[in-house]
Amino acid sequence: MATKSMVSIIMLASVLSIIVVNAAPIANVITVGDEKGWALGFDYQAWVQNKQFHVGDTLVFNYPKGAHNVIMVNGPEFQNCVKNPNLGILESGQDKIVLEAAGNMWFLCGVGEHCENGQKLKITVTENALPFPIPFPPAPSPAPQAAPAA
Ligand SMILES: [Cu+2]
Repeated sequence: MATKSMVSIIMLASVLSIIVVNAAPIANVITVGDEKGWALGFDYQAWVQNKQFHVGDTLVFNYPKGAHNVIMVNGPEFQNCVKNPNLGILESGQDKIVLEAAGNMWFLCGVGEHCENGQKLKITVTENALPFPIPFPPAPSPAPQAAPAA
């Protein structure tokens, strides 16, 4: 009996570890605007609709250096296109940002009237949660009761 339940615990544990390994967070690299990159005349609000952003993912802003930049701002600054570089400004033309925390992030272009013309992006970053709760340590199945002696 003891051996049998040990075997099932070991089997359960191996199945769980396979599930955990397969569900390990995958860090994605997401290119803003896809092949259009970070540009004027692109609808970032529509682009973002079917995208998911998780902690650990990397955002890439591609654009000809000097033509645009990427300013990280807060919500109100985003709404009003306030080009406040206090939270960070990137201008390499191939800017990479690792998403480090869950929550909203706002980006805009600080060149000319680009933000006013729609070159702005708001994303919502979510935790990289497992698809379902893993019991840890695995709860052992109750040992079968010995049948009472007749
Ligand atoms: Cu721009």
